[in-house]
Amino acid sequence: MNKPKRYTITSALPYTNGPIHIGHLAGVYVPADIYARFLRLTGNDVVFIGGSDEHGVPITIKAKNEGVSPQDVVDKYHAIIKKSFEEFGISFDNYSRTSAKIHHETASEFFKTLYDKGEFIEETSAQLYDEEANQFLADRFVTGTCPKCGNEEAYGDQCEKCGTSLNATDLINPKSAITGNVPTLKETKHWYLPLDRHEDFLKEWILEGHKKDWKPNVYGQVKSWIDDGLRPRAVTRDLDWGIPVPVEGGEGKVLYVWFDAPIGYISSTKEWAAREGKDWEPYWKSEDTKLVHFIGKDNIVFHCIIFPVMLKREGSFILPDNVPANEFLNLEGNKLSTSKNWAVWLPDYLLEFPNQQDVLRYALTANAPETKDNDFTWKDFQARNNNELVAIFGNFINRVVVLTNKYYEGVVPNLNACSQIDEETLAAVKAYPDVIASSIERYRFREAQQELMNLARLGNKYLADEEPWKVIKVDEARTQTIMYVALQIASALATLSEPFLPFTSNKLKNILNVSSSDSTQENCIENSWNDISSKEVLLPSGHKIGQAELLFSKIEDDTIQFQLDKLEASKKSNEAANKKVDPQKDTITFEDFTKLDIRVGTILEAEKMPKAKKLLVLKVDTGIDVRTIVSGIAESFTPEEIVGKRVTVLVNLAPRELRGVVSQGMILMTENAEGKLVFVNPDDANVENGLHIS
Ligand code: B3M
Ligand code: ZN
Repeated sequence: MNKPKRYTITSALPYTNGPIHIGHLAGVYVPADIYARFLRLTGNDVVFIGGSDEHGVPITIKAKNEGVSPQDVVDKYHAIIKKSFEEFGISFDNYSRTSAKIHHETASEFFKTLYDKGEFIEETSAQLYDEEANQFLADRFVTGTCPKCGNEEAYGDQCEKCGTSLNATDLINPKSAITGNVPTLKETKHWYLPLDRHEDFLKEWILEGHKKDWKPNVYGQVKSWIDDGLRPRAVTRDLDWGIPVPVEGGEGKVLYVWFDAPIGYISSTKEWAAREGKDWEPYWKSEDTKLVHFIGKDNIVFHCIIFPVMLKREGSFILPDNVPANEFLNLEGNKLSTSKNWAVWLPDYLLEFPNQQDVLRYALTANAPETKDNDFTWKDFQARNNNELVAIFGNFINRVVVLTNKYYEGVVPNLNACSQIDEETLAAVKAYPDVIASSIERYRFREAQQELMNLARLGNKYLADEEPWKVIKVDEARTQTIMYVALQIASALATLSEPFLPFTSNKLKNILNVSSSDSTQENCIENSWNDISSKEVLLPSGHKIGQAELLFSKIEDDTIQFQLDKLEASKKSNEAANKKVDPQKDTITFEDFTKLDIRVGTILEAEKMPKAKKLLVLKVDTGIDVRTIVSGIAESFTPEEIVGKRVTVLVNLAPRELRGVVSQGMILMTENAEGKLVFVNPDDANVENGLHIS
């Protein structure tokens, strides 16, 4: 076990423009909480920091949409989010908000220090402006095509598809998110952080210094940005919601939200230290403190490039030791989306699964998007609960506690002569703290949790092999030993499960009558993480445990079906809301119309065009002749299913060569609600090929 250390652990400050969902929990808060709890349990000095990000465009947009003030929005969601974190056992030492006075002061002061040191470039340039809304457009106020990957919905500060950080003027075809208008350009002054001047520092610090210990997904993203060349980045905005720019000429402008938000980690630490009567500075300024940022992958550039440059240039701060960013969690195969209501919201989850926070924590960790995007499915959630938590962990504990009460009135029996299996089992238990710790220290939380379950499996197998319920009939002394060994495993599980399943761990400690965070009576037995390997005895003979209580209960199919139906309903209402009908085209004359020669025909043959994903080559009987038509329908139909199909054909379209095949006409198609092509079908009954459509 490593020497105890000081740790500052931060987790991304969520925007207070809505409740939080399973994607946030899986990507950031559960891993950060496992890490913080583990470090505290192993005797380290830990501050685990959280808070609400209450500035920035997402808040302003939400306020505009709801017709309320930004302050109303942040007050409402700050309360909801804070409560969710408490309910799910996210053990922040402090949860602050960036509207707090201490934060405004800290961020202003930080800006002034950099300003005084000459770390900014001041520049007047033309920026995107919405004439109708009377407002400059930056960040999420403007969308457009990403110059790097072509995503048409990139924001003015970042493309969420490829992760590139952008300036609003980089967007191709920009559009105002407020009015939908095409922006004009207007001159305005801003302060820029010249990231390009700090490339050498970043190269040395990250590309050389953290090649081995940072996750490949994080390292790779950072490297590609640095390799692409960094550019100055504006750190102020023309907005009225945020922290006022504290220097001359800054009137009417505020700090860019991504300038102030990470400083929120520092302000939250200050708030905590003041409350606890501690000094905040060692947590941010002492070289022997390990600073770790837990974030999602869309925040990598801000935490690995921009914020470290700010910290470095300020001069008195340490840099992050690691930024174990996660990839994204999807839900039932689709991207989580607030606007499409494609999410599992934490407040809803708790209403529908009361007191089952640990089940969600467990399922999210088991499926955490640590190295690639991952999918949360309700079926997997059910299976994790029923086949793992209930069948392995819960079953083992229940048997141990029930049998101890049945045979010994709840008193831990004696350890008599040990078999080789008993000795091996007890030795195996002692190895778990280090095995789990080593995974957690490398930010491999899925692996760590699997090891915890392996310990429960070991217990289950031990009981199943030793069969105390049979042995009791023939050998009292042997039964005592078996139950003694099983109780030691149960006790190890109570301690080692704490970072992952804090509610279960507490419940189990109460059942076993050992110290827990909510013990009512002073208890003499207390097992720390390290005790599991070092103590000879975890639960001594003669100690009395309590009654059995179910730790987990089976989740039935209809409960899962209810969740799936809810998602299906979201999908339907989205489709209805998003159904767009193209506007009518310019009118044409009757003569124009009569120029179109549209006939009924039959597809006689169909085959795939070699090396073309979308094209089928058809032979169509048009009533006039049998001709070749190349049609772009291969992604909606196989050749087999359309042979014999009656279709509508525009026959006098000028022939066109497609990949060396001359196409003589066009089959009329439309799209169904799922985006699949369908034929505009003549009623098969009585029309003959060659008939005009008029
Ligand atoms: N609020 C973005 C987000 O919620 C942002 C994180 C700030 S961390 C300092 O994804
Ligand atoms: Zn992009």
